Amino acid sequence: MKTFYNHLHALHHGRLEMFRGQLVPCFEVPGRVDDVLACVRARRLGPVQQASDHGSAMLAKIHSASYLGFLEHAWADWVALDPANATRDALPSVWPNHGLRTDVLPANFAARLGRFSFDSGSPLTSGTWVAARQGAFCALDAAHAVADGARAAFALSRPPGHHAGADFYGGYCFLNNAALAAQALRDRGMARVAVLDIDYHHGNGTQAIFYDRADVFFASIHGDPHTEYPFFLGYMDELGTGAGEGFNLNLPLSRGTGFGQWRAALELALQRIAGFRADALVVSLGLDTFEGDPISGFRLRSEDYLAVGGDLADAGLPTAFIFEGGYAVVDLGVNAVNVLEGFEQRAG
Ligand code: OKP
Ligand code: ZN
Repeated sequence: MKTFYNHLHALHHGRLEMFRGQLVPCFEVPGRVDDVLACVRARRLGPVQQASDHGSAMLAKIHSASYLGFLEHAWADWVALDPANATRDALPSVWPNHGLRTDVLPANFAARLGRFSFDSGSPLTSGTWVAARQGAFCALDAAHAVADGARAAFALSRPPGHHAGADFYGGYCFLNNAALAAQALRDRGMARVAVLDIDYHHGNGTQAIFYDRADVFFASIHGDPHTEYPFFLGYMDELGTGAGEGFNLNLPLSRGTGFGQWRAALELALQRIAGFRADALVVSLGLDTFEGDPISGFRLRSEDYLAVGGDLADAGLPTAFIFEGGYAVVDLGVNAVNVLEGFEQRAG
């Protein structure tokens, strides 16, 4: 399968994130994607290519114009606030919730940071916009490859995307690559598209984007939000709303869950996707379900990912894989390519 690689990913390089009262080094580092790319090449998964420029207008199919404008100019605005800011990344510290107004957009940049974000763990850096935009193009190219008849394609990029909503960033995510891929598949004539999110963390951004839509089914297997990030979404009773009611499936699992139970959840999700009669599948491929992941709590082993790929291939759908989380950097390439190779072996 083809890999669409974000050659600009390292332009996004957060230094510190807020964690339990201190600034700690970021987990979401450039080395993650470098490791996966090395493995894709060493194991000859297929050709690696750069994504084409789809233009910023394409991003507006999922994200609001005011959010995109904010992101594009955020770094310049941050430095304009204080020239010394050029040496530090932007983190929000105030948010419009708990009775504060969400219908105003203050001029102050600290206020705008809060309006367009939901956590303080996602540093916005000088190259964030350029890197995230190119990553979105990788996801769009993977979707187009699948629409053109490829059995599968892989978008290899960072920052990840599944926590980003129509008008907010958070959870290391700025543009929702999986949502953009799903929309591109819809626009290319696939009537029903399923997004299956197998990152350890609930894909709150993707869920929110498609929550009221019947044409995109969202299913997610993730750490139970009672104890796991992002805490405030991802519960089982979230079924969709309006026309989208019945087209959202959350399968939260407790911290400590191993492959047997996790795989049973995967089978359930794939059954529901088959019942939906999806024409194409987008997989939000997080590898932070790995037993060695430093910020997550499931116990999948490296060899399990081959079986995951096989199970996904058995769904029989054209599939766009979108790289998301995974923070055990040395094992990340093996685990990611295991899924993709397991898929190809079963797909034949
Ligand atoms: C992004 B993705 C760790 C605290 C958790 C947010 C986790 C975002 C995960 N210091 N911070 O879904 O892998
Ligand atoms: Zn994750």
